[in-house]
Amino acid sequence: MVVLRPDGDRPLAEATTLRRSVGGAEANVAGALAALGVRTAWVSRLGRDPFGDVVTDDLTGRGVEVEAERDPDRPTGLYVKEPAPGGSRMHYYRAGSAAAAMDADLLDRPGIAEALASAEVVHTSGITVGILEEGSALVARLLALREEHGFRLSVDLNWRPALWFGRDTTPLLDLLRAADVVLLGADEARAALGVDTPSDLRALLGERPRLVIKADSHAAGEHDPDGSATEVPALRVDVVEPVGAGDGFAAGYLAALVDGIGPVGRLRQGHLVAAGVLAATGDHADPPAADVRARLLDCSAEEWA
Ligand code: KDG
Repeated sequence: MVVLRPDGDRPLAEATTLRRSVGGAEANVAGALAALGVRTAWVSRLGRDPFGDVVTDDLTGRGVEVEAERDPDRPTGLYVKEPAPGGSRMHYYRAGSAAAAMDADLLDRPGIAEALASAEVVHTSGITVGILEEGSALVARLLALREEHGFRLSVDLNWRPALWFGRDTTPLLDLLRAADVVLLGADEARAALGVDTPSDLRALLGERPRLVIKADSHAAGEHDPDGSATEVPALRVDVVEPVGAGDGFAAGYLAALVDGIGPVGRLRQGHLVAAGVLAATGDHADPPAADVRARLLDCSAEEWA
């Protein structure tokens, strides 16, 4: 999506100048993965409009392979971020967008089919299922392709109440249950699913997914289906703006996963990338340099805390 934000933290109704950037949960994850040195493709639909070019150029410039179908009849998704006490208010302009029309055939397009066939991990989020139009078979096709190709499916809950108001959340629950890795915040799990403890989430989501639970910003824990669990405290950060921090966490965690790093390192790298986003106004930020990450991934638990 394209993101617009008033210059100088003014309320939207008073702002006459908006700054343009690129956001959207999966795009943020893709950009951070590429910055972490992981070969990454981003799959979506964009309008055949100037904002579609903006998203393509931004992600391509950050090292992401963009595999997006361009739609001449629907616009690129857009959201406007308004500064608000304790966070930001989001105003979405993506109903009827090109991305909302993603369907099963998207995943069989040249470029996208190859990317999925060679992927180790495919990451998506509750936002994507939330924006899909009635009758879309995108998720069913994705699950069938997982059976065929054997990639791991990672899903970030990314609870957005506005997307689900008055709607049946079964497709979201089904996707979480089908995932190999589920990332969620305890607060959003409470709001979306009515439970937030590892045992309650396991009972609700079943035996398949590894659960990565971010506990109200002070720690994150990885809970495996075999019952093993690892917890790593978060870094202390002076938060400038939280939007996108969960995506940073997901990217840090998944990059470590594909690099074969163990649970402590995976969670630490998640925290490290999230910390950079928390300390910035944008939806994404450059991850710490490789030597800094290597030092922090290897330090003792006392030094980390
Ligand atoms: O995840 C951070 C934002 O870029 C993302 O939240 C925007 O897709 C978005 C949404 O629905 O909030």
